[in-house]
Amino acid sequence: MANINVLYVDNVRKMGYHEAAFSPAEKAVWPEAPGGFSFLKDPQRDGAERRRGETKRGNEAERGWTRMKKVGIVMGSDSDLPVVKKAADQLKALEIPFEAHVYSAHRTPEEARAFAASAREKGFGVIIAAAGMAAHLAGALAANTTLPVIGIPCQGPCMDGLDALLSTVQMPTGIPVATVAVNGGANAALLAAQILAVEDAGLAAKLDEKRRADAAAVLEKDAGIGARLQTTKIQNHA
Ligand code: RP5
Repeated sequence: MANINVLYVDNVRKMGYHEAAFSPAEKAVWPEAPGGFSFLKDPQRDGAERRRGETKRGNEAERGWTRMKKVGIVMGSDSDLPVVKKAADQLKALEIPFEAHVYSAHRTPEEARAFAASAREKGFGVIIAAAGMAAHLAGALAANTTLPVIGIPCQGPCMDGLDALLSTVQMPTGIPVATVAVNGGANAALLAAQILAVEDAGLAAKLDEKRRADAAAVLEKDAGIGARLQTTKIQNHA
C-alpha cells in the first residue's frame, strides 16, 4: 500500500501539481490510504484534473488544489540548445513543469508573438528566452505579455556574446527583461524557480535545500584544499 501512495505522489509531481497543494493532515493519511488516490476529470475546469481521495476516514469531499505554473522556454534557433539544456536540467531537478519551443523573433515573429500573448492563460508563470547575436527575442516576447521574461544571451560567432548581452539587457523603460549572464542557462532556470517560489512554499524549500547542498560542496572543497596544495608542492619538488 505504501508503494501505491509513493507512486501517487510521483504522479502528482509529473502532472505539475505540487506537494504544497496538500495539507499536513492529508499527507499524514497517505501511508494509510486503502485504495490510494485517483485523479478525475473536472469538466468545470477546462479539462484539468481535480483531486479526489479515499482515506480510512471515509470519502473526502473534493478539495481545492493548486497547480504549479509552467515555465516556457523559447529559443531563437535550435543552435541555442546547448545553453537551453542547462536551464532544462535545473528545471527537471526541481520538478518544475516546462515547455520548450523554437520561435525566432525575426524568422517566425507571429508564432513568437502568439506564444507570449497566450502564455498566461495557458498556465505559464515565467518565460525564459534564449537567443544570440542581435538577440531581440526576449524583448519581443516581453512586449506581448506581462509575465516575467528572463533573457539568456547566447554566445554567437562574434564578440564572445557581448552583442547578445547588450541586445537582451538594454531594454527601454516599460518592457523589462531580467537578463542573466552570457550562456547562463542554469541561472535563468533558478531565477524562474525563485519567481514561482514566491507563491509556493514547497518549491521555496527545495531551493533552500539546493543552497545548503551547494554550500556544503564548497566547504568540502575548503576542507580538502590544503591537502591538495601540499600534494601539488610535493609533486613539483619531487
Ligand atoms: C539567433 O541567431 C538565434 O537565437 C541564434 O543564437 C543565432 C543564430 O541562429 P542560427 O543561424 O544558428 O539559426 O536568432
